[in-house]
Amino acid sequence: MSSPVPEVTSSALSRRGLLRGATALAALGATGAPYLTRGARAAGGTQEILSACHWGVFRARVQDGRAVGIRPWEEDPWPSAQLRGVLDSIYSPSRIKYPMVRRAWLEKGPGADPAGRGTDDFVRVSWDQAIDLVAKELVRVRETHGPSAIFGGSYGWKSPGKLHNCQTLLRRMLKLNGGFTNAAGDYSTGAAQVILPYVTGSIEVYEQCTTWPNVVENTELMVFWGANPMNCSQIGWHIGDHGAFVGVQKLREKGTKVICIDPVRTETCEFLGGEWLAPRPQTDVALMLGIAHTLQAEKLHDQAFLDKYTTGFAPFLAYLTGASDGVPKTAEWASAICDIPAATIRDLARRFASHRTMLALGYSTQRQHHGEQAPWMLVTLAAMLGQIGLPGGGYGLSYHYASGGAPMHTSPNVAAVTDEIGGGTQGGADWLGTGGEAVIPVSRLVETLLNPGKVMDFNGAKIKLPLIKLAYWAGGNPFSHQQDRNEMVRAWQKLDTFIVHDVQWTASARHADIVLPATTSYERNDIEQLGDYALSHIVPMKQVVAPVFEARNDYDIFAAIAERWGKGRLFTQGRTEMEWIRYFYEGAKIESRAKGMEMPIFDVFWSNNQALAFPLSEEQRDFVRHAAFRADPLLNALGTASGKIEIYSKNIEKMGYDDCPPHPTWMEPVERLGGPTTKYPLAIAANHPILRLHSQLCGTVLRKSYEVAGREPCWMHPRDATERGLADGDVVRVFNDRGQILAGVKITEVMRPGVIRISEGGWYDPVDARTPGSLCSYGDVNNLTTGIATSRLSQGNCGQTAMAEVEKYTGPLPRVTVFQAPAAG
Ligand SMILES: Nc1nc2c(c(=O)[nH]1)N[C@H]1C(S)=C(S)[C@@H](COP(=O)(O)OP(=O)(O)OC[C@H]3O[C@@H](n4cnc5c(=O)[nH]c(N)nc54)[C@H](O)[C@@H]3O)O[C@H]1N2
Ligand SMILES: Nc1nc2c(c(=O)[nH]1)N[C@H]1C(S)=C(S)[C@@H](COP(=O)(O)OP(=O)(O)OC[C@H]3O[C@@H](n4cnc5c(=O)[nH]c(N)nc54)[C@H](O)[C@@H]3O)O[C@H]1N2
Ligand SMILES: [Mo]
Repeated sequence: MSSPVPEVTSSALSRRGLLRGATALAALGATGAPYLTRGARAAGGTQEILSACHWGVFRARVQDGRAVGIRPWEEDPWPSAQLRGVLDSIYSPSRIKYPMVRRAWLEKGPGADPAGRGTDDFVRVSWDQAIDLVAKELVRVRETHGPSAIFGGSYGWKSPGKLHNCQTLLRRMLKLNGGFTNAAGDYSTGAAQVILPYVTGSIEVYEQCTTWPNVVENTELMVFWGANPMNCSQIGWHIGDHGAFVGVQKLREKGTKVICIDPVRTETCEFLGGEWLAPRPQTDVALMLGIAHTLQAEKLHDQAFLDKYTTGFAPFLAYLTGASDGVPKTAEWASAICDIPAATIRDLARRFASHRTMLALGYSTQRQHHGEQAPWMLVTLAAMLGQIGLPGGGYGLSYHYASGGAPMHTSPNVAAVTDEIGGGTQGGADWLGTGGEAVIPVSRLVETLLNPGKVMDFNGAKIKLPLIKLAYWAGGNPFSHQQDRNEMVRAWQKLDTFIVHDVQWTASARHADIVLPATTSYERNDIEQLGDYALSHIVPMKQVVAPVFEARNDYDIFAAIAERWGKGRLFTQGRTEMEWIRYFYEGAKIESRAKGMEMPIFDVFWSNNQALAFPLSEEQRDFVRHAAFRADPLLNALGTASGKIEIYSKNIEKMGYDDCPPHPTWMEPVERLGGPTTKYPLAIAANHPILRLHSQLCGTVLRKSYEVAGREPCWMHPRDATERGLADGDVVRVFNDRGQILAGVKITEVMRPGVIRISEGGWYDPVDARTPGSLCSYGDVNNLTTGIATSRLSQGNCGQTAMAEVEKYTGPLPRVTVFQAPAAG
């Protein structure tokens, strides 16, 4: 039978409706779609290969087996300036070339001289010896201490691709050895993803928002609340599609009124000419309460919405008015905490209520002590405004991240490799994966190493922290992402063995006992979907160059380890790289046919050197979050206990946590700007970096365009600089009781006075690795952040909780050594 099946086209035709962004162009330093060249320009005999990465789809130019240029895909609406670093990362001097073992570990065995980690004393070994050491050590630890003594949580931003997912592959291998301790949650939204299911029945943070076209059409007041899409949407967990930039650009063309609530006048605020309000960091809950109080006092809240769609407003109201605790949360009360004038707070309430208002919240406000409260209070505020489920109104928690709000296309799921032994594929999210012998909240490994056997609260359960003797990382950089570096360095000494696969000599690799060189995704073949939300194309992630030096695919490394145990075939299922890719594609082709679309046969797809495009329906273009719930709250009840939005949660009440009460509550964080017991004067905005993905690409040419005096920049307001006698370009010591780093001063009016911005992801470079507390010469901000958890509910990280002092550094300047490989490497 032959019903007319529309052919899915290889996207030769440009769908691009807007001009490539001016800022991206400026950053690329050229017009059109330039090649970002490295070394000599190509003459004849060059090849152009389509591939992709977190930063987008690109075409790489290869000459004599070497990548010499990279240009963004012609259909990318807003290429990321970070692409330039991608090319450089293949050949950068910080590339790991050979398998390496720490000398003390090699000579004296597991656990030898743990304080010597990070001192760069490595010995090069053969691949055969390296695989042997790893395979035997995994068996030794399992036999001596049980499988839960092996930590395989291995959190991090790896590379995209349905096959070469090194974290899934690690766990697949570890299962063949009898199991491991896994990690739950992530560093991005540790608090929000645990609290919000109690509030709206979904994690919200990785759910589709009301789409950008709908917002552009209907929103009258757009509020970016600690949300910076112009920076954060450069990347995708899959492949960055940059659809948020299209949305922001259209919002600018429309002239929609924008308010940005942020200690930094962000790139988004500047681009949109937004009104900038800069509360003290970590006081947003107080600000929201002040707005809520005004709404209620002036009868601007939507009681009908609250009655029909929410539960628990009454006990919250008693708190808001002070009936329950004697403290009315007035605009004046809020102003004293957040430092926004009371008149402005009242005005915000009136403007929110009198316009179609979209509250776009980023993640920073929940990456703080008591971080559960901000997203809960934001939803409560949106409920009081009564616009949830209306076009252009309500709230969205992903407008800044991976182009949430970019309309979703009608495309099939492309399956991925799983960590199920014997299993081949899995769809859906892979960041909440569990399935080990034991599971600990992802940010609690340091606490676990220091307190084995301790019982920890977590989301209503009690967890007994396991004894961990071996940690295995592939695709993450814990010596970048974990808070309180010096506490971590001490905790790491409890380990017998730390194994790391990476492409770069990161601080984690430098602190490992066994270091294995992995290929970048540009040295292997894979397949992936474009956009975390858009899902607009299936992209062949083609190999650009042969593996450099002795780098091997994580897949082949794990297969070789499994083979030492006689389980190689269980790991590979007898499939080669291209057989897996073909298998994933063919599953998608079948699903696609069921949706009435015909995909080309695999060989045509692969040889086309094009991304395969899927259609967009009008319905998906105009998606409104929670519209179905609003239309029929019984039929489309939320996944909460009551089926409604819970402003008061009986489930949380039952847990009885004093640091997470049953309704949104203002609680003082351990330290904050203007806090009652705070010791240091400056709040650190440890934000996501503009020209890196966390620590990725810090070791590339991109660093030259932002480093100050060879260090990570420290942005500060002229007032704070003057008070300390500092000038642009000075090297400063930034310090508190937890640690100290060097940084380079950049004086700028975009900072709120009292707040400095030092992005996360600067490479940790201790002057004396043997001594915890040593000065970091490049500027890893996590020397200064607190390692405490958000609360007993979610045990999330507090990467945005840090107070510090800054002083001019007058001592002899230590060299930055972290961007060169260790001597033997
Ligand atoms: N203070 C503070 N701290 C933070 C944050 C903050 O805002 N403030 N943000 C937090 C957040 S949200 C996150 S997500 C984390 C990010 O923390 P991470 O995800 O750990 O950071 P990345 O630098 O992306 O580390 C990924 C590593 O994987 C490596 N890699 C890439 N591809 C491959 C591969 O194919 N194979 C192997 N073996 N390795 C590969 C890269 O080279 C890199 O070293 O940081 C967290 N830490
Ligand atoms: N370029 C780039 N993009 C990225 C990443 C990257 O490393 N680089 N990482 C990706 C990942 S894994 C994630 S999880 C997301 C992270 O997304 P977010 O966590 O939302 O990003 P941040 O930059 O940490 O914070 C966003 C904004 O919040 C502001 N802010 C900080 N503290 C406060 C506060 O107390 N109150 C208010 N109102 N605002 C505050 C910051 O100044 C910043 O402008 O970004 C993703 N996108
Ligand atoms: Mo993240």
